[in-house]
Amino acid sequence: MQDAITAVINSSDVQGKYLDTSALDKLKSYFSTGELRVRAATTIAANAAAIVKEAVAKSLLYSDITRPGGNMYTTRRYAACIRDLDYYLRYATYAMLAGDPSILDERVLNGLKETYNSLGVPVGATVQAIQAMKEVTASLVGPDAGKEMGVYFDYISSGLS
Ligand SMILES: CCC1=C(C)/C(=C/C2=NC(=C\c3[nH]c(/C=C4\NC(=O)[C@H](C)[C@H]4CC)c(C)c3CCC(=O)O)/C(CCC(=O)O)=C2C)NC1=O
Repeated sequence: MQDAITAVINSSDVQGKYLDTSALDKLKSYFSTGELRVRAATTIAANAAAIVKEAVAKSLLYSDITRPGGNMYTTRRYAACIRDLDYYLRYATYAMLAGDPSILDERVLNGLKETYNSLGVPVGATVQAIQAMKEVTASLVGPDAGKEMGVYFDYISSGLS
């Protein structure tokens, strides 16, 4: 896993150079948003179950997916879906804190599309639910932190698509 600091240092080290202006600007912007990121992570952690529930209500409930024949039908599959959304929210929060998406590649997206395809889990509906979490989260943490979280919700969405 990488974060905004190691990403910038590694790329300078590869070139055998001190940090140039653009690398330093990246660090400055990361440090200046530190407080914002920590506050957002605290709010998300305290409201995680509610965020998932509201996102499911907005995107999946009362659709064919929750009816007989749908992939969320049966308590076991419904619970698996909620659990997956919980993973996406938690890992998006880690990535937002780190300011870097690499943890998503390593721990979430690796092999996920193949797993979903082999189990018939609909990717389009999953992406809709992730986008609903993005909206619900932004309304809770405010526009600046919401935009930052949005980067990682979108990263998961495009990694799945
Ligand atoms: C931390 C990293 C991580 C991820 C991301 C993860 C995902 C994940 N989701 C799974 C299943 C599943 N995922 C879903 C999800 C959904 N079905 C829908 O219709 C909805 C659209 C959607 C929810 C948004 C469902 C229903 C299953 C069970 C499918 C089945 O067994 O038939 C499975 C198969 C094994 C299992 O059932 O536990 C994995 C590995 N596991 C991990 O360890």
